[in-house]
Amino acid sequence: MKQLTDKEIEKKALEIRRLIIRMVHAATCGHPGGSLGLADIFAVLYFDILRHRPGQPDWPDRDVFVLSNGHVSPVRYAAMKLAGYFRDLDVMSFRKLGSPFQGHPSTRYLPELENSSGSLGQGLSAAVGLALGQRLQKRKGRVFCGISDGECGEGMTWEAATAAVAYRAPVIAYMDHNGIQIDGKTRDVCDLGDLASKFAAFGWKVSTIDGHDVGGLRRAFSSARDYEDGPQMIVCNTVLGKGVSFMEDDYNWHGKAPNQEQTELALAELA
Ligand SMILES: Cc1ncc(C[n+]2csc(CCOP(=O)(O)OP(=O)(O)O)c2C)c(N)n1
Repeated sequence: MKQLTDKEIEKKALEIRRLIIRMVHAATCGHPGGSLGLADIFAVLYFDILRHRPGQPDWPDRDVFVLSNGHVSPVRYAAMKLAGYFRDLDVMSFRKLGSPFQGHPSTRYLPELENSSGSLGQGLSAAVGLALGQRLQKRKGRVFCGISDGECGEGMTWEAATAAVAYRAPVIAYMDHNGIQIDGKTRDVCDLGDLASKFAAFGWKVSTIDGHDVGGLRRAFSSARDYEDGPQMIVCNTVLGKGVSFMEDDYNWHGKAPNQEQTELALAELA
């Protein structure tokens, strides 16, 4: 894949955001907030960091990307579509009956995905296991995993955090740290405290970065590749709804579709 400049990747993030808005509007339901907040991270992953072949999704040497917070499926579908996956499929069928693009992603309909998700808290465990498997099989690919701050309320996340250190699993995880979950600020719903310090206390290598700084994201993920001796967590500070002024940092946009007027406004802002 051709090496893109930061500006070109930022342009991809904008395209991803526009597609998210169009998909969720067409479906009249879905999760635009977290998806928009993750667009820069997904643009960096799919257009720079991940070693993958959209035309050969089962390439044995590929990097594996496990997405744990499945409700942000719009950003995953949009990024993968723009990267060249799903050539014969219409992502605008998102959430329609019979569409492979279900609200919560399923490998049953889309074998290009590495995991099904929607039930929160499971992805990190899957990723830790897969990272250990990659090492055992001496595979070239690395295992990446996306989790969210809200799902750190799930106990299984911390079982995975413990096991990852005990077995020195070479997993590269990032956290969508936007301070928001389904119906409010995480600190109001169930205060999770300082998540970066918690992962560090479990023994993870932790860094905290701006989840919208494309250059910083590229540097953080590519230097994470150089370390294979244990689990890493890149805490990405993000803004829910990033790029659409009336959605930003408002938990009401966690899981609600914009109406026609809001869609036009959003697309105008993302021009
Ligand atoms: C096991 C489980 N419990 C509850 C839910 C319901 N749920 C869906 S999204 C969500 C909030 C998750 O927080 P986060 O991912 O941080 O939200 P966002 O930043 O996307 O707004 C919850 C509790 C779920 N999907 N799975």
